Amino acid sequence: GTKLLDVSVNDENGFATVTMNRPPVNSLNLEFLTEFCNVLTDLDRNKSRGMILTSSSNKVFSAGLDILEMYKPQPERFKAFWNSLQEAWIKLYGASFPTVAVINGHSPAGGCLLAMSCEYRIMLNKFTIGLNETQLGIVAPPWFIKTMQNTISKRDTELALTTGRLFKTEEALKVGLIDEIASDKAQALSQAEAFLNRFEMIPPIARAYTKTYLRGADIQELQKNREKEVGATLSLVAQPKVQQGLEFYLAMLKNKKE
Ligand code: CO8
Repeated sequence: GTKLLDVSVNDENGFATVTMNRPPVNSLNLEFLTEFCNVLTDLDRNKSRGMILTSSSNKVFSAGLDILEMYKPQPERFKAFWNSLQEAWIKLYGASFPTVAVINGHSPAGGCLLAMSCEYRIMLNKFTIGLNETQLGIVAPPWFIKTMQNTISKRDTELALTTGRLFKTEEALKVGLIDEIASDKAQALSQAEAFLNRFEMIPPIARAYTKTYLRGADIQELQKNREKEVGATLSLVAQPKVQQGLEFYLAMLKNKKE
């Protein structure tokens, strides 16, 4: 494959470490999301004992959706892209095996969605995480919001989303957006294994059904509306005001360097 993600399985405990590797910022485009779906399908087929999701960068976990997929969208490409995002979320949020994110860098927007879709989050210091969509003039879809409400309270979700708040590591811990802080990646990975080890004596089927009872309704809500949402999102993204906002934001990202 093209290796936008690296998968390594520990033979002793059966845990898979999935390392996102699309430099420089692991932004989520069609090719990345398609490969991610394939990785999740394989783990499920192989009855994985657990997955750790992390990044090959030491600065960015994931910068979220690739803004270039939304800027001047080609309808067919955009539809395939949005469909792959829906599919990736359904597979990750609903994964039968236990999942944990080792957030070893910034994790805005779609990056935060990936982390929240896991069951547990361990984050390194000096980074930020959150759904900052409103800051870009775009709107986090209902299923992004449901995923945050599955993690923190409805009240804290409202406060965070209306302002597009990015939380610093300590702030994220305080509100429950992450579960543990780690001093470095090696430490974080061993904390992640400790989390996955909690399920050693738990029958996988009982675990999986319980997770479905907790998360299934959110997934069904999207499932029954998938095609409609793809079309609605394309219409929203194609609006001149949104396009101007994205253009401005892209320029801001570039200028930041000079
Ligand atoms: N998409 C595309 N390119 C990006 C993205 C992105 N999301 N983020 C960064 N890049 C590019 C930069 O433009 C830059 O490009 P170049 O090298 O050509 O100048 C390169 O990646 C490196 O970026 P930085 O120099 O900024 O790297 P830093 O390490 O200094 O910073 C950050 C990393 C903190 C991740 C920073 O890049 C950043 O804040 N990025 C933007 C993150 C963001 O706001 N993402 C939101 C995406 S929208 C989303 O995920 C949900 C959309 C909801 C649906 C809406 C439907 C209507």
